[in-house]
Formats: sequence, C-alpha cells, structure tokens
Amino acid sequence: SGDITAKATGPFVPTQEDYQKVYNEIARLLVEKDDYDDGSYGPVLVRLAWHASGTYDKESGTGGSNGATMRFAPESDHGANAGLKHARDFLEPVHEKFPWISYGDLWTLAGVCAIQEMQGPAIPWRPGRQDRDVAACTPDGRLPDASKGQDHIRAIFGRMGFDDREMVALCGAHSLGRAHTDRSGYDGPWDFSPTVFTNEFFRLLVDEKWAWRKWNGPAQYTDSKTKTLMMLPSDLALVKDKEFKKHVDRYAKDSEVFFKEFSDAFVKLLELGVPFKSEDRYVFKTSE
Ligand code: ZEM
Repeated sequence: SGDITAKATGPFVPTQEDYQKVYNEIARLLVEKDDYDDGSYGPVLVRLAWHASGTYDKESGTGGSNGATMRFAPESDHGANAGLKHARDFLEPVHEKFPWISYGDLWTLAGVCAIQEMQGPAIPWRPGRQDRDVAACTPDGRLPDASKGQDHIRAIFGRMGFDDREMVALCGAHSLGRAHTDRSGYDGPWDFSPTVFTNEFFRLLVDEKWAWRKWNGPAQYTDSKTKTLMMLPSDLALVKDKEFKKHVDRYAKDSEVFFKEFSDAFVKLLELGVPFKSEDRYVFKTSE
C-alpha cells in the first residue's frame, strides 16, 4: 500500500499542457484587465521578464531569471525596476491558481505570452527556474541607463553575452509600451501602436526627425512632426553608432527579419544563467 500512496501523492510534474494553461490564464487576464495604460498590461509584463533576466553577469554566473529575486528589496527598489510591481501584482492571482510554477518561470512565461498576444513572434520557452531567497539579489546598476550611449549599451549587454546584432534586436521591444514620469522620469510612447509588437520603433528611428524635447524632465527626444512620440538618448545611440545602425536599417526594412532575430535574442535573454534539465522548448498556442 505504501507504493500506491507514493504514486498518488508523488511530486506533480507539469507537462506542456499545464504550462499552456498558465499561458491561457495570463492571456485571459490581459483581455479582462484592460483598464491600464494604453489598454494592456502586456508591455509592462515584457519589461518584467526583461528586467528579471537582464541582471545576468556571464563572468560570475550571477543574476538572470533563475531565482526571481526582484520579489525582494533591495532589488525591487532598484530605480530601474520602478513600476514593475504592477506587473508582479497582475501575475499574483495566476500564481495562486497554479502554485506549482516558480516565479521565475511565471514571469518569463508572462513575457512570452504578452509578446505573442500583442501579435509578436512566437517565443519558444522552457521551464526550469527555481525561486531563490533574498541573498541572491543582484547589486544595483546591472540594467541599462537610458541617459547613456553606445559604449554603455555594449558594456551592459556585453556582460550578459550579447553581440551588436542581438542588442539592437532586443531594443526593438520599445515598439511596446511607454515611459512614465513617476517611474523612470521619461514620458510618452515610442510609436502609435504601443500594444502591438511591430518594427515601427526602427522605422520611426530612421524616418522621423528627432529633436530634444523642451521640458523640465530628463533629456529625451520628441518627433518633430507630431511631438507626441519619444525616444530615449539610448535609443538614438542605435542610429548614431554605425555598427548598430546597420541592424536598425535591416529591421526597419524587413519586419520578418526583425521578428526572427528578436525571437532568437529574447529566447536567449530569458534563459541566461538558468540550469535547465531539458533541451525541449514549448511553443505556446496564441489565443484567437
Ligand atoms: Zn526598455 N525602457 N530599455 N527595454 N522597456 C523603458 C520601457 C520599456 C531601456 C530603458 O531605460 C527603458 C529594453 C532595453 C532598454 C521595455 C522593454 C525593453 C523605459 C520607461 C525606460 C527608461 C520605463 C517607465 O518609465 O515606465 C534602456 C536604456 C534599454 C537598453 C539600452 C529591452 C532589451 C527590452 C525588452 C526586450 C518595455 C516593454 C517598456 C515599456 C514598459 C511599460 O510599462 O510600458
């Protein structure tokens, strides 16, 4: 009888189908909770997945999405993470419904779900992150500073193990969402469809005239035509730097190439520093 008991209460091993259920629940909540920003929590979920992962340091092997240490101060209070509580709180009911999933897996899966539901590319994903405690929090300063240029971008993303092409592709996520004065101090969206994943960020970078915005906030650019869009100094660095600009031009011209190269780089980002047991990745079904 001991055997039978062990079988009945043995550890729950989730399957792809179980993770698809988590995906579906996040997708459902994205539709249900539309009273936020431009009508979607999608962009801030993408930013949560990115900031959870982008702390990775390839030399020491520390940081990354394994551990989900942004649950704790001091990491939750790092300036770069201002506002991400909205994303973490949005996902809390999902964790209550599926308590077997680690926060690291939940946050990265939510980033994948948000991108796919906002009409972006498929992002193959695999589970395996384990939550760690406050001692694993990373030091402040590992995420990029928007007031800086190409050298800083190369230093920060180089530390994670990315090359120029991947850095530019990843920054294309700025087709989503907006900046908030009460978070980063910056203000406004990058394009006219902040809840749809497109290559518009690159197209606008190349096609529009960007001038310093005249205001009391931090130095940022505004488009000369409508004065409703914005670019960060770090965004403009992508067209000021010759090597970066090559990729900006490629992505501005060809949305398919951008989608493919973004997906590859985002898969890599979400997996930095995670000791996976399986090679198999899941491609989740997007909702209708
Ligand atoms: Zn962002 N990002 N980012 N980014 N980001 C903001 C917003 C968003 C930088 C940055 O300083 C800022 C990547 C790269 C870089 C998103 C995704 C990704 C904001 C505005 C700033 C200041 C925050 C606010 O006020 O709410 C810098 C300097 C970057 C590199 C040089 C990469 C890589 C991303 C994902 C792959 C997203 C989706 C947002 C919008 C968030 C929202 O709440 O709407």
